[in-house]
Amino acid sequence: MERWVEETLHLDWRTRLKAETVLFESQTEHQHLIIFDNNRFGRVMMLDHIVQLTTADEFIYHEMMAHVPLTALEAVEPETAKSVLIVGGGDGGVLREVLRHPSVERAVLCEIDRSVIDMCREYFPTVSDGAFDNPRAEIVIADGTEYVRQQQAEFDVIMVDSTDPIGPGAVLFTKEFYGDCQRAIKEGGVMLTQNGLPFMQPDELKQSVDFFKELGFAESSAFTATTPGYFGGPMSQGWASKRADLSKVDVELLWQRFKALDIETRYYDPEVHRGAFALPRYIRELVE
Ligand code: AG3
Repeated sequence: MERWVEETLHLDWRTRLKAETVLFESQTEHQHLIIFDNNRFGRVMMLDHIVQLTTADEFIYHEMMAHVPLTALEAVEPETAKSVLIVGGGDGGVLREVLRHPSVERAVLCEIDRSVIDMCREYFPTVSDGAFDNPRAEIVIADGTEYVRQQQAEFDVIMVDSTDPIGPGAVLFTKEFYGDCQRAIKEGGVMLTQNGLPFMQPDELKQSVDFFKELGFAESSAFTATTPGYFGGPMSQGWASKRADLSKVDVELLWQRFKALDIETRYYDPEVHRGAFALPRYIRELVE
């Protein structure tokens, strides 16, 4: 019998993926988790019936979340990107990309659901690719809101690699949490947030960026990248920076920095970096 797995995120539109093989399915302490193989997307993980990760396209989201802020910071001031906090991100994909920056001395990953890390280590070894065992990585199993609340000017970058604002992820979209992140970021640092699909979930991006502005970040904006497994158009990442114009770093400077890193990417490069902040008008209206 064929099994089709449905994404139930949106009210008026559902997408189904054919599962060749279901490898794991359970209700964890925090959420429903399923891992299966699909011929187009490779191995897929869904949490609470929403695609989180596919091996075919994970590079897009993970490269952008890590390299945009780190390359920008290092380009404006070498050796400024030293400490990073990833909230969520239990698959280890963002962590993997973050650790490719030698300037990063400490990368903390704070994930609420231990079973996400365990299952991803087992079923998605190429996604973390050894990142969890890297001596610069520190894994904390905790509620991200509580962890962040206890930090004071500790991190150069905070990356919120969350689920959608439903279930356990909802608290990661509140003004209170963003304010705590603001205190946890050092002067000149930056926060990024998984901010959904502007076409399908416009209110989500608008509300987050409104909160960034109310909190008085020097730059409150977003960039996008089209990640085919997040069905419904480009995916946005919110951008709240304590440094003015951090999204506008000169492309030549970005190239210098990026070439020095000497890493291979499949989506990110400095042109794509700058271009990602060029928002189509329907998205720009949400953030302006
Ligand atoms: N992080 C973002 C998944 C959001 C999916 N939401 C959606 N399609 N609206 C997943 C974890 C990747 N490391």
